[in-house]
Amino acid sequence: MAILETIVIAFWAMLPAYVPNNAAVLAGGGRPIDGGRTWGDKRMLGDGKTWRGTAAGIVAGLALAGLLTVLAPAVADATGIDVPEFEPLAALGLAAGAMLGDILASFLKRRTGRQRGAMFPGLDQLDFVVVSLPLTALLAREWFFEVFTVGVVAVVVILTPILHVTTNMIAYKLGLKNEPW
Ligand code: CTP
Ligand code: K
Ligand code: MG
Repeated sequence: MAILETIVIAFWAMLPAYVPNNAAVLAGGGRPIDGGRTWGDKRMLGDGKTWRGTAAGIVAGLALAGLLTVLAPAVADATGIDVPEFEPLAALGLAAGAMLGDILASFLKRRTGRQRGAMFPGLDQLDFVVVSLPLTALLAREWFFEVFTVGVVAVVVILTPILHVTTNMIAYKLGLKNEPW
């Protein structure tokens, strides 16, 4: 598979996992998931992980997967690149896995004494990949191994941090996010 084709497929396949974080930033607020509870002397997750943000993130990821599935045949026709359609369980694994990874990352941040909004290089950029890919493999095994070849996974691991840094910087400059990470 040509490299450009691999990049396009990796980006397309990951979009339902990329978009939830951004949707959560836009929709976030309201009751925190941990309800203000602490673990030891620190918050379990913190005020940055809310029910509304999480729900909006998952819904946005699922909606985008649906849209991409409708568009896939036409895009494949026009470009000759075999972009994938999303099975419902694959969409759920990608979208919910992304939000879950982000939540687990906050849990780890609080355990390591980082305040809400503090950066955790590496974890910030890849938390959602680390959970969404295994969860998708679990929920939609055949689909996952058909789409996420070794080459696609390699592109995802390289491309994701670059996209993450770029989109967060833009969200920060636009005043949508408090920190540029
Ligand atoms: N957000 C949310 N619910 C989520 C994830 C994000 O409401 N599950 C919203 C919150 O308003 C959050 C913002 O999106 O402040 C930015 O997300 P993120 O950078 O992940 O959270 P932080 O505020 O940096 O908190 P943490 O240190 O726990 O990552
Ligand atoms: K985060
Ligand atoms: Mg943050």
